[in-house]
Amino acid sequence: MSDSGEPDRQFAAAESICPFCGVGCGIQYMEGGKATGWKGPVNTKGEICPKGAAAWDVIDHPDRLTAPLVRDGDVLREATWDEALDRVVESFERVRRAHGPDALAFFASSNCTNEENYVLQKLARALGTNNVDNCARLCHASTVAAMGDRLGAGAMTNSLDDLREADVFFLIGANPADQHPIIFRSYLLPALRVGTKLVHVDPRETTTTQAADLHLPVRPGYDIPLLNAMAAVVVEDGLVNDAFVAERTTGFESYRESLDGVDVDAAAEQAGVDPADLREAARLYGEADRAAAFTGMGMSQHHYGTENVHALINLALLTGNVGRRGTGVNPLRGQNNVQGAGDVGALPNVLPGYQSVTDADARARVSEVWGFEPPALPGRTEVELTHAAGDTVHAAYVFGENPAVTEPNQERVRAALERFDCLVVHDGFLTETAEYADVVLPGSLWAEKSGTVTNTDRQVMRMRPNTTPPGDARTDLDILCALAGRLTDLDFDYPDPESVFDELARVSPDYDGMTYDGIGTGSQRWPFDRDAGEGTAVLHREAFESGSKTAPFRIVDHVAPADAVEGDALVLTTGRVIQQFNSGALTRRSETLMRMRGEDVLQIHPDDADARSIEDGTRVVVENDRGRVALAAEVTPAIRPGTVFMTFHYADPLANRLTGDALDPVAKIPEFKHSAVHVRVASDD
Ligand SMILES: Nc1nc2c(c(=O)[nH]1)N[C@H]1C(S)=C(S)[C@@H](COP(=O)(O)OP(=O)(O)OC[C@H]3O[C@@H](n4cnc5c(=O)[nH]c(N)nc54)[C@H](O)[C@@H]3O)O[C@H]1N2
Ligand SMILES: Nc1nc2c(c(=O)[nH]1)N[C@H]1C(S)=C(S)[C@@H](COP(=O)(O)OP(=O)(O)OC[C@H]3O[C@@H](n4cnc5c(=O)[nH]c(N)nc54)[C@H](O)[C@@H]3O)O[C@H]1N2
Ligand code: SF4
Ligand SMILES: [Mo]
Repeated sequence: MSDSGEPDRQFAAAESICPFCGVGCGIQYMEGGKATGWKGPVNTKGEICPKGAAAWDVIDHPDRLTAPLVRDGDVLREATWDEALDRVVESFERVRRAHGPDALAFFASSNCTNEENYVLQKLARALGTNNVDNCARLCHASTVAAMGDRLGAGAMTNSLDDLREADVFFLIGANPADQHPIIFRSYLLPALRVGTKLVHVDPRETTTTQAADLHLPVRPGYDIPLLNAMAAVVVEDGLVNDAFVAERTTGFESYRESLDGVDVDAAAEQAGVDPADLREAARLYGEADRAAAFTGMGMSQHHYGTENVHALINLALLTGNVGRRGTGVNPLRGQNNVQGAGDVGALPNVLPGYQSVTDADARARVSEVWGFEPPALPGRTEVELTHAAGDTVHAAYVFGENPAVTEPNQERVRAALERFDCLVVHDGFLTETAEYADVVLPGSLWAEKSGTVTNTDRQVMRMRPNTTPPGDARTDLDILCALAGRLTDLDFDYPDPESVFDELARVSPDYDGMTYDGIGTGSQRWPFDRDAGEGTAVLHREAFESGSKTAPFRIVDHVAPADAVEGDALVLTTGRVIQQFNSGALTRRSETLMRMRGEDVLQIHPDDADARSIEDGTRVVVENDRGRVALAAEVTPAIRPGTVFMTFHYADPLANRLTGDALDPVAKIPEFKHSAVHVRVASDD
């Protein structure tokens, strides 16, 4: 028996997928209460990183939610499932009657399966709203918008396997050595060892930089001048791929003219990099037979993140680096199912398979399977929905997300969370967001569920249960189906995840033809060809996914970051470390990981530290008009002068007290990577 008096759970190894990053390594239970790798489609030797190895630590953690909670005044008290679900149904129906369906908001989860996200978005639409989104919004929304617009698919153009054939890796705004460790170790490093060159663009020297041939320490927010200047060098040096430009692109002349106006030395200075290094980067990329670009949060998380990615796409088109093995534009996706959450339609503007909600034919096709027509007006995005709390949005369902840590400008977010008439949090733990909830539903974590997830290179893989949920917790799919059954007249009585997947495959053209049996312990990749029985590894070969043979060039101009940096202000950019994951809900509870790095630090350059009498280890205050945090300084030349860095993994120090909520006009992604702050030694009080 366990401490709670519940019978002990049975644990048995079964091939599942790591709950953390978008690499999608195969992991499973190991005797003695650990997680271990199995030979999965991506980690083909069974290799995993420290987070994967610690993934079991949360499964039988004493903090797990084991019963539903409902709010009575100031306290959350235990309740039965019936009472908790009735409370949700009563509140959601009341809000819908009083204010209409668009007063409801559904936050889907990139940490959860395709089946779970599919059911949640279908529920939202059945209730009459497209207000469903997932934290891809905070992540690669801008990348997806730019690539979807120009190329017709918002996903990696290539597969990890073929990318090993590149002559040059151009990595911009990403740190895969720490954030996608198995891609870095098992795909990138082996290629580097046999001669592939690595160019790394990042304001900091990171673990990834240590493997680079060339590092451009760009000023945060100045990637557009850098990329435009690289394109200008490619043109000046005659490195344009004329045949590709002629056959596969439009708008070259006006784009080239726009580059005539670029002064390479001045642009390099503006971007904060050595002009000679910038020229060398352009030549390496332009001269390579195959150059593969990888892009991450340093590019996407700006209030003009979409424009950043447009500038990168220009460079790839100019040099013909799309549609062949070892090339392309490759976003390294965030969570284990952030790609899938978007694929299955947990987004406010698209149905499963990225079919626009405004497309009447798409709505009609979907309604043939669903038995109802989804609403035609796009819904609102995550940060917009949070901001609308108490104004036009009155009830919210938060599934596997922790916005009270991860959304920008926390003072505003936390005030908003107070204003919902009804906030439901469905999670494995009582998170910082759950503290604001009216109802908390205890869900399942990775080892307790079955279903599919779609990784960064579009491989759909299966998770299998290694145990059952603790106490009265239920599987996530059970909870969502039970709720949907009570909130609608529709049949949400799916016998198992497989039957949900079969319906998804019928509704989503990209997944059409995939099956659980077909996936097995391997994977099926989208876009899937039903007749050939296999997916497409390299996109855009003969024609772009948009259906057109050509993709347009686009003139991109630098946009100033939202925060002006004046006086002795420094630029704060935020990000990640290898031992922690996002809001830290899972990793902060792992003793092994916390031993590797127990607290957050502020990276600051020695010159900036000296000017403020800060020494290594000094406790400092970081503040701006939005908020203030205190933490220890790490004085290091690894960060460029004028810039400081901290992670957003902790509730204290809470980095997102400092970040602003200016949103990209197209993708509505916030500016997590550029905030003006003041840094000083903390006084004793
Ligand atoms: N260990 C670990 N792995 C993770 C996660 C985690 O939390 N921990 N999270 C997962 C998720 S959800 C995601 S989205 C991915 C993210 O993976 P990455 O994209 O690698 O994530 P970040 O560390 O946020 O940002 C990458 C780099 O951008 C740099 N940068 C900051 N500002 C700029 C800029 O203006 N321009 C450029 N060029 N670079 C800049 C930062 O210094 C940082 O090194 O990681 C996934 N994997
Ligand atoms: N300052 C700053 N802020 C950022 C970023 C940044 O770089 N800088 N990055 C942004 C990015 S890229 C992202 S993706 C977001 C992430 O933002 P979130 O999605 O809010 O963060 P996570 O920690 O991934 O949220 C995970 C929640 O899901 C729960 N969970 C995990 N697995 C399961 C499951 O199987 N079932 C259920 N029911 N719950 C589960 C966890 O307990 C946790 O509470 O943060 C964003 N915020
Ligand atoms: S690389 Fe990513 S998917 Fe693989 S074990 Fe590490 S965190 Fe998990
Ligand atoms: Mo992310």
